[in-house]
Amino acid sequence: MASWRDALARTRRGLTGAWSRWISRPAAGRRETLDELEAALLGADVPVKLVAALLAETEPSPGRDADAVRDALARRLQEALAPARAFTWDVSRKPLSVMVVGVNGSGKTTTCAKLAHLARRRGLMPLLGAADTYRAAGAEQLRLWAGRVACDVVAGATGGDAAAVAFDALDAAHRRGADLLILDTAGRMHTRQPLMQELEKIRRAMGKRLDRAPDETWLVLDAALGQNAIAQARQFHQAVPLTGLVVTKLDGSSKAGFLFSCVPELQVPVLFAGLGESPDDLAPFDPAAFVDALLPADRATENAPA
Ligand SMILES: Nc1nc2c(ncn2[C@@H]2O[C@H](COP(=O)(O)OP(=O)(O)O)[C@@H](O)[C@H]2O)c(=O)[nH]1
Ligand SMILES: [Mg+2]
Repeated sequence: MASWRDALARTRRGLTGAWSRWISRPAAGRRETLDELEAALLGADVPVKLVAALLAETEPSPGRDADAVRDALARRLQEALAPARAFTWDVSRKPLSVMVVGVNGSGKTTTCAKLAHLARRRGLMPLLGAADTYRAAGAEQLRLWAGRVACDVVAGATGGDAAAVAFDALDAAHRRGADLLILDTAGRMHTRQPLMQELEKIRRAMGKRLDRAPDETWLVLDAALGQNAIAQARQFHQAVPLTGLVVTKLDGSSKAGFLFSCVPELQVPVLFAGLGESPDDLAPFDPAAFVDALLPADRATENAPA
C-alpha cells in the first residue's frame, strides 16, 4: 500500500521550501519569512482562519524550537479534523449496507472495489451492488474491478431503475448471508436536482428491504478539487444525510488542505482515503498520519526545492 507520506508528497512539496527557509532563520528573523509560509499554506487549500491560527503558533518564544512549533502545528491541524470517527466493520447485524455517492470520475467504482477488498482481508464476505445503470459501462467496470478483488456483483439492466437494483442487491446480500453490501451509484452533478433526488429514492428502496438500510452513506470526493469539493459535499449532504467521506486521489492532489474546512463545515468525518490506484491503496483515514505527512519533516530528512 502507498504510504501517507508518499501520497501527500505533492501537497507537502508546496510547504517544504517555505518551512525550511522559516526554520533555517534565527528565531528573531523568522517573521520575514512568514508571508511565504502563509502563502504556501493557503496554496495547499488550508482554510484562511486556520492558517491565521497556525501562524500564531509560530510566534518566537524562548525555548521553543522548530520541533516544538511543528508539534503545535500538528496538534492544531488534527483538532481541525474533528469529528474523527474510525469506521468499525460492525457486522453484528448482517448485512451492513453502504451506499456510495459522488460526481462522475470521483472514484466511486474504484473505491467500492477497494472497500470490498479491505472487507475480504478482514475475513468478511462483501457483495457489490451496481446501481450505476446510466451507462452500459457502469456495471461492467464494477465487474472488472470485482474480479480483481474476487467479490460477487449484483447488477441490473442498463437504463434500468437504480432503486430497483439497490433493493435487489440488498435482498441478495441478505439471502446469501453476506456480511456487507457496498452499493455503487451513478455519478451525478451535485447541481442537477432530479439526479440528486434519485439518491433519496435509492435510499428509500433499500429501507423497504431492510428498515435500517442504508447503514452508511459515503460521499467520494476527489482531492484534486481542493476547496471546490466543499460545495459538492454540501449539496450531497442536503440530498442524502452523509455518514462519512472518502477522499480519493490524495496522491495526485496538491490541495489536500481542503479537508480542514470540509470536515468542520459538514461535521462529517473522513473514513477512508485513496492513496493510489491499486486495490490495496485505500487506507482507513488516520488524522495523525495525514497531518504528519502534510508537514515537512526537518532539514535533515527532506530537501527543500530551491
Ligand atoms: N491516483 C489515484 N487514482 C484514483 C484513486 N481513486 C480512483 N482513481 C482513479 O480515478 C478514475 C475514476 O475512478 P472511478 O472509480 O471510475 O470513478 P467514478 O466515476 O466515481 O466511479 C480511475 O482512473 C481511477 O483509477 C486514487 O485514490 N488515486
Ligand atoms: Mg463509476
